[in-house]
Amino acid sequence: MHVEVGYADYDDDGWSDGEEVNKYHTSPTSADTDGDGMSDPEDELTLYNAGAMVAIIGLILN
Ligand SMILES: [Ca+2]
Ligand SMILES: [Ca+2]
Repeated sequence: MHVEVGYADYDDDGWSDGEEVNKYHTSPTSADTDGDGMSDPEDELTLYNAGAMVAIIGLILN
């Protein structure tokens, strides 16, 4: 599959095709790459928040 690196957003999930391929490693043709019902940007936010929470808990425990 050929993907134009630019600002086109084929799947209309809010991330450009280029960002999805090169930055987030998600599918530029699917707004929900892993099929869990949350769009890729929402998934990324969830992962980010989970990571932040783990870091905070680590600080508390230490
Ligand atoms: Ca997209
Ligand atoms: Ca998803």
